[in-house]
Amino acid sequence: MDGQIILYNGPNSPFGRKTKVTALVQEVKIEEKIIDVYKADFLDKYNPLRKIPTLTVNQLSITDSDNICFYLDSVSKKQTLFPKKNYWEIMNITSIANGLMESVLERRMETIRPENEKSNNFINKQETRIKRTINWLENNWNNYNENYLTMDQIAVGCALDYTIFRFNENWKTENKKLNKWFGEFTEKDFMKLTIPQQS
Ligand SMILES: N[C@@H](CCC(=O)N[C@@H](CS)C(=O)NCC(=O)O)C(=O)O
Repeated sequence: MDGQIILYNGPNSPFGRKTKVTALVQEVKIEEKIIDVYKADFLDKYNPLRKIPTLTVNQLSITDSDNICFYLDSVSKKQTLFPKKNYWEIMNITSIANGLMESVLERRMETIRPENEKSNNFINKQETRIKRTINWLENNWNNYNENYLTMDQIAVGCALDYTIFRFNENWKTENKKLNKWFGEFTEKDFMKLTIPQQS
């Protein structure tokens, strides 16, 4: 579909980063608009969930980072990030990485609530899930293929970097394989160009 592709994004969203990385590597030209999602009433006409990332192409709105990545991949001439050969493994790991992003985000939102409103129980639950998920990735994921970039790699890279950004990097000590891969992956231009802004 021809038309200007606009990506409504936030400065630090790991979901938004996934979509930005996809646009970069798939060489799809987008216009990125960084917005404050908490003040973005205008977004409701495209996405009633009022969440970023949200993409628009002419009259079409595409919500949810996975759908946006699929869309960008589908209009690209580059080799797909979703190859048929290991499609379900890629989708499954991408969902797990999305869940990790969600847990880090939810933990962060809870920690900044006023003292009398926050739940330590909830925070602990998220921290346990974060640790368990990263350990699981260390033991169950080994798609470190340098020669074929796939969506799971992008999602895991963004999720781990977001964990460092909003929580900590303690996971590196006991997850050696993952840490080695992550060190090399974050040296890539598309990761360096999309580092979250500090706030
Ligand atoms: N499943 C969605 C999650 C998007 C999401 O949670 N975005 C957050 C920012 S990282 C958001 O817009 N939050 C606004 C709010 O909760 O009010 C996706 O993959 O795009």
